[in-house]
Amino acid sequence: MADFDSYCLNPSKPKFKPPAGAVDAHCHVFGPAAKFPFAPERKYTPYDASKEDLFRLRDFLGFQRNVIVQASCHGTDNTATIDAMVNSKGMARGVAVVKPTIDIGELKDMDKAGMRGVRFNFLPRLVDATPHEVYLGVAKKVETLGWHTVVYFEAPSLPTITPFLKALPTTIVLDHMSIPDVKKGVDSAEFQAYLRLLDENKKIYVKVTGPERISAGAAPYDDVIPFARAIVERFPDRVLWGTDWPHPNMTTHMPDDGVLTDMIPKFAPTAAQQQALLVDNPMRLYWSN
Ligand code: 0GY
Repeated sequence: MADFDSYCLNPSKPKFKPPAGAVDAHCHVFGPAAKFPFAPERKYTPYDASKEDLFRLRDFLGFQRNVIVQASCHGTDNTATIDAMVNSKGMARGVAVVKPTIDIGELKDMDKAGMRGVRFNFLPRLVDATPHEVYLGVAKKVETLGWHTVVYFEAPSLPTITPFLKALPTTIVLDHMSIPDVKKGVDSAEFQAYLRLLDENKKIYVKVTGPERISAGAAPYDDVIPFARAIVERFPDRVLWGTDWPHPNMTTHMPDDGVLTDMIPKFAPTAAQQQALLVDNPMRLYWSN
């Protein structure tokens, strides 16, 4: 069962006004289960979080577009994500999770519906392990469509995952800053190795998302700011931001999406950084074709 019965139903109105055309580049839809059942192999069962609720939140927070990431609770059945995209009036694009056996025809159909990437998840609490060679086979297929790959792993896995990232033929997007250990600090060998990876591999984008997952404390998650800030300042053209609504698997509290939106100017203080983070970078990855 889910830890909470729903996402935050009454988010605060953010003080920060996103620039025109801003993209929430990491969010999900869950079901509704009666219409889009969750996958039998799922590791958690969330509450429903519909496309209508997502689009309402988008408008309330001052965003124009969404990138909907297929959540593990829906397995490789992308129907709910596709339904949200095709009913978004062109304002949503997506990232799929697919079977290794998927063929190019199926990928092309998903591309028409708005998919622009596939996600490789390395979190044992979310999915069973998939060998690197299998994911590389999928990456080779999606490369032909110009898609990117989204990779979700946590900081301690960096040494084992680095060769895999090097081998990926596509542009790569890393979820949630790869969950740095805030207690170790930005000067730690671990986080410095992460920044070096980004320096060396110019194909990698990073989502400066998930402060509610990364923080060792409570909202407004100040301990996460130095990490996001370091990444945004050094790689302004390779960062994305998203709410992560509807926030599955939160164990301590349910975040307020208005509070999360108000963290943007703390992560990206200048107007130029905000424009790149919220508009130019996601538009390049998701709406350039
Ligand atoms: C997120 C993070 C989580 C879940 C999923 O696919 C998922 O189920 O991504 C998580 O629990 O860390 O991106 O929402």
